[in-house]
Amino acid sequence: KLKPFPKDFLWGASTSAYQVEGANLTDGKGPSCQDVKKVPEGTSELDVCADQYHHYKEDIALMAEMGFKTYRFSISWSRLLPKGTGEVNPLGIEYYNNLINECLKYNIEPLVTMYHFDIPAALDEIGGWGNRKVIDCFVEFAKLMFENYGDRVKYWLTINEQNMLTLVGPLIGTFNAPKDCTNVTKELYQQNHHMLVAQAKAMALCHEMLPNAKIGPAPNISLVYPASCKPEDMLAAQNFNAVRNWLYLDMAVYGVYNNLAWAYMEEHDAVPVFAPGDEEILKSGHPDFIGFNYYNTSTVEFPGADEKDGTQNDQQNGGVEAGFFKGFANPNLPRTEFGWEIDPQGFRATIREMYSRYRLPMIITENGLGAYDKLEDGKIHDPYRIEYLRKHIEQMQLAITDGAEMMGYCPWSAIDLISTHEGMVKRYGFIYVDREEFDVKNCDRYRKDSFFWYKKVIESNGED
Ligand code: BGP
Repeated sequence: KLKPFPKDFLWGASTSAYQVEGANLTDGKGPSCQDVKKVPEGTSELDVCADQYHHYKEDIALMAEMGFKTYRFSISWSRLLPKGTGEVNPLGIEYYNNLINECLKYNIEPLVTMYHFDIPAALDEIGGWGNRKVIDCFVEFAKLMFENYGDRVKYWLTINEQNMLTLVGPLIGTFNAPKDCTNVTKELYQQNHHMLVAQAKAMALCHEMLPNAKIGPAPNISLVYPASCKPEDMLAAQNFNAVRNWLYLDMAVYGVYNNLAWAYMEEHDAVPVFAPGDEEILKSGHPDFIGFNYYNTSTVEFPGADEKDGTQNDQQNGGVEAGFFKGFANPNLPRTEFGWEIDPQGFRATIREMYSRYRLPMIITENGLGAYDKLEDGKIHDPYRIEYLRKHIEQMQLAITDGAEMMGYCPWSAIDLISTHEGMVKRYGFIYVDREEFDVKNCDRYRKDSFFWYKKVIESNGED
């Protein structure tokens, strides 16, 4: 018999600052790494995005109309600290004060991501996360947020998709290798180590400064399947599960490196350098819950003996890593218009696995379908999105019935925004933003069919 969603389940949706706000150099904001990078050919700049900076009141009112219990957004580091450290931008502080107050006006619980792919450009210039000093800058940024917003924000997320920053950072535009770098993998895992230390410190600081708040990580987690029932494919799946998923969560929850991931780093001469004290710091930051993004599962096989490492440029399937795993397109799964596999049952399997490994409550911080939506006579018919989300919600309820503790569900995205590398044409929102790739018009908002559907889902607490 199906168990119902908990009474206080946090239905909502997500966005991130650099993808939704626009106003990227307005009112004292400093540039982030995203603002100084070259955008992929054919995609828009990030100066307007969905222009939420100027439309936040309208946006929050629309979210309230859908009945949101929570809104997951990120705070732009360089809007608060234009250079990443030191001088504070009062207008930046004020913007998020207004945004948070606007949410609370409608009883929408703010769920704040502290870092979502947008390190300040000034910190990138000194080596980004590869430079240990950035750990202290992040803690300074965390303290500033806790001091200014901690009286009203109860739920915090540390770093969005830290695993993707390590696996496909160059694709997301967050990885800036030093000129003399000879081992990119080593540099990436050193950056990753610094982020892990920064995260542990931020979690400990949150518990110290805000005893009633709750904080957790927000990686992108999806179970990895073996391509066949050959035993070596199972080993490949375990290898990729370790490198893709467990490395991040074993560290966040238990404060230790996953042994398989460690073996992988050793093999690639990519074991991170620990500074004195790191081991204790890593053990000191305990999450209160786990937030995670889920789009689809991955499938791998064991690579042939003569196969060489190949670039990891497919967000889903992980490329080739000699002796460890090789990405495999799952023939059993349909794909979105943008080629992403769709696997609602894999969502249930992932939640099951997560709960039995970590025994912590979970909130889904992203899940969704990117598509070319069309505005016709003021309407947007997006049955494909409704179908995708409905199936995932059904599987989430089955996972609750299996015994997993779920706190909430925040699909990507509350409103159309700019994709990480595929521009504005790839839309995810419940709310349509009237602009094109290179013609930003005035960004009028329209309710998609999925908007009305999600409203009913929330009203009925997931029964509709
Ligand atoms: C996640 C990111 C988001 C987001 C989403 C969709 O990886 O956390 O920032 O954009 O995926 O991805 P994309 O924009 O590449 O379609």
